[in-house]
Amino acid sequence: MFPGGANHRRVHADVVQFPNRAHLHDGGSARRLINAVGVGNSSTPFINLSGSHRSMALGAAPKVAVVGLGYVGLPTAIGFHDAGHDVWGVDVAARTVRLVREGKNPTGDPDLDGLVPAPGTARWHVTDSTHEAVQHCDVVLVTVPTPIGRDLEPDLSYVEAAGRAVFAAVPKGQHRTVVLESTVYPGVTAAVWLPLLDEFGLEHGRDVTIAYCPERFNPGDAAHGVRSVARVIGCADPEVGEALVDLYRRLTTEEVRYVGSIEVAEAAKVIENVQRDLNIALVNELARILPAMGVDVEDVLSAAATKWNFHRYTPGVGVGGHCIPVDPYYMIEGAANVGVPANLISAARAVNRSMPMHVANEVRGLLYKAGVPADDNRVLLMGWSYKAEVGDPRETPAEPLAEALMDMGVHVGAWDPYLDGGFSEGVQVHSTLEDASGYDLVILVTAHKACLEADWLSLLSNMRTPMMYDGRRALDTARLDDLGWKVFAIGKPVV
Ligand code: SAJ
Repeated sequence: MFPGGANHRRVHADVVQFPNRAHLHDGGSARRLINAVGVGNSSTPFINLSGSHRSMALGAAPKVAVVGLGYVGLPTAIGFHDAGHDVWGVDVAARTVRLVREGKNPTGDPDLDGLVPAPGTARWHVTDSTHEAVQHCDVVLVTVPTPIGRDLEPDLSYVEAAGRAVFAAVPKGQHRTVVLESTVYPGVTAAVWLPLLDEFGLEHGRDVTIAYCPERFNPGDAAHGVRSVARVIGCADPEVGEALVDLYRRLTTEEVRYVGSIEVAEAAKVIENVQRDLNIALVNELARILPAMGVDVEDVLSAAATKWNFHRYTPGVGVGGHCIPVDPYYMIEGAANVGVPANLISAARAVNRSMPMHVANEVRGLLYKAGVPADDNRVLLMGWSYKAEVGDPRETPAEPLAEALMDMGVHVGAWDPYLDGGFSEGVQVHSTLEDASGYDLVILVTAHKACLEADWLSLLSNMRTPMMYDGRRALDTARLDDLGWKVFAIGKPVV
């Protein structure tokens, strides 16, 4: 049994905590993998090609199991079903299995609404039994969470629990290809899963071949969904690697490339997100430096963006979601395991993690200057989701922002058109914007379309003090000014 589905409850962590992480950085695992499949020794590959490889190699549509029907797993399962495969979707969460069986979308991703196959659809099976799914499938894709704990340390319990459930179900001698899609640091897939093969008496290459193909789809961005992103495949067995390329080419219209070892593919994915976190950290730091120099960061970024190789990012109240603020900690741990400090990656994380508190302090200062009684500040957060056009509160910067303000004695309200839950305790949640009144300052936290196109005159008429803080540099400040709002913004000098 292993977790999945929208709310990512920590189901197994307490049970499967790793005694020590020694095996995570001995590198032995990768060597063991190579030996197991005799890669480079052309005499053995075909011998290993049992049922699923033969069918994959010969073009029959392999039966695909997807373990974890959350933001990544469900669209992946639907994608392979649409591509003509027999698909088994597995999840531990009873609510998720029930809703998906009813043809409903259990995730907060509106892009999936109406896409879940109806009950009774051919080639579509939904179960809470990994055992059942593994019996019926050739390829098993694992899309479980790789979060961090309160100590900011990687939590690999879901990867371990999913592997355990899958390998326990593999019939000996009937080969299964098992692919991890979750983001980890280099070496994790082999280090966590290979010992489990030993535990279940399975032989790598004969009973199971493990591989890695990181998910890359961008939530809330229909142009980069699971069927329209390039993919990379890592596998110690090039034959299996190429067969997986064929498989994923059925899923996506974009390039699918075999990149060699699992570790190369693991590293590629985690650095994609590390790079984004770093780039965002730079503009967030500039959003603190430049206003102190009397310059608006957005004016500067627009000017710099006239240069062909300047990569533009947007400063904001913080970096949220289950990827960008999480994955760098995987790289930081991976680097620590091999004794190399990740100073730049750590520094960028610290900058982005500090943004909610920076905004809380700025807002308090603005309210004080506006003469709002310090013991009676009322602030409305517009948007709570971690980014626009998704209903997903995971790691949202709204939470530390709200908590910092409440610690300062501020009354905090919030409204998010995509969310009816997931708000911090103590926050007054408004189901409609019309319902929000008597506030002194509104902070734009998430640039949902519904926020940007709000009825600003009506909201203004309900405000006690007409102050606005654009925490995403997405508002038409000139128009709001004309309407009578006093507009401030992150990275903009206060005049
Ligand atoms: N953000 C900024 N400034 C920016 C861009 C983003 O503050 O200029 C903030 C967003 O508001 C949000 C957070 O960063 O709070 C992350 O949003 P995002 O859109 O950058 O990324 P995710 O987490 O939705 O998806 C990322 C993507 N990774 C990259 O673009 C490298 C996606 O392609 C991955 O598939 C996904 O992580 C994942 O699953 O790893």
